[in-house]
Amino acid sequence: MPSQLRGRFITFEGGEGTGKSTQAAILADRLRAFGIGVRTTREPGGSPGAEIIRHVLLSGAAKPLGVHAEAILFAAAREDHVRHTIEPALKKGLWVICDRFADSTRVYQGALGNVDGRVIKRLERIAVGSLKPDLTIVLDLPVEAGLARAAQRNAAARRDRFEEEAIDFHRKLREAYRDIAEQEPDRCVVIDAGKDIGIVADAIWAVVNARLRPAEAPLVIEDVAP
Ligand code: T5A
Repeated sequence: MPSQLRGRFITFEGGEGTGKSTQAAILADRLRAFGIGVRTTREPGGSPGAEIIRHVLLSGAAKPLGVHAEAILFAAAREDHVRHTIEPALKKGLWVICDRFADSTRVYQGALGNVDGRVIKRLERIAVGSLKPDLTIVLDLPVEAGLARAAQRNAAARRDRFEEEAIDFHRKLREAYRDIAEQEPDRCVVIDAGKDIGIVADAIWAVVNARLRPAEAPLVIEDVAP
């Protein structure tokens, strides 16, 4: 397949409840309206194998194994996800929109979990090879506002292991994301996620248009296969 048909890879990152899933869905709809085939996906998970690992991680079952084991499990899930979902979709010319990706491991397991940066880098290399997002949207929100949103949504559900971390953890997490965005401005754009959903979506759309020019992308028929 000619390489110019390769789709674009967009990732959403940020703390809990910043609106990643909400905005990923809105962006997918807007791209589809342009005739662009879109594959939405998420991490941890996004492929059958990775979804099994997601359950192990988010249930807290892996916590007693320690931060290194958790980092390895996130990497294992990502490798399966890249191989079985992301790369095949990009090769078909689809645009892939992923709710969390490798930056989440850099932040949660690296900056906050204190796994050595060299270990994080090696795991990332194994999991993703040379794949790199064309654009990473970092949704930035004061911690209290983000947790309030997630709590509201999860009122009836059990909080997952990572949402139970202390508020200070989430504050550091926000800083770690801002640091990544500052270090990689060509790839990352920080968006103020504190505004209304529609306003945030418009800000994201402006960035996607400016950086990836969807209006110039070839039309690609989206298939129904996962
Ligand atoms: N993790 C993940 C790691 O530690 N390492 C890794 O490598 C990876 C990949 C994933 C957990 O795993 C950790 C990080 C996470 O702790 P998850 O269940 O996938 O867990 O949780 P999150 O990714 O954090 O997703 P959330 O669902 O909590 O947050 P989102 O997707 O950012 O938020 P969203 O869109 O679901 O919105 C939350 C609520 O806010 C409302 C929505 O309607 C919803 O109710 N909302 C707004 N309200 C007002 N104004 C707006 N602008 C709003 N936008 C959304």
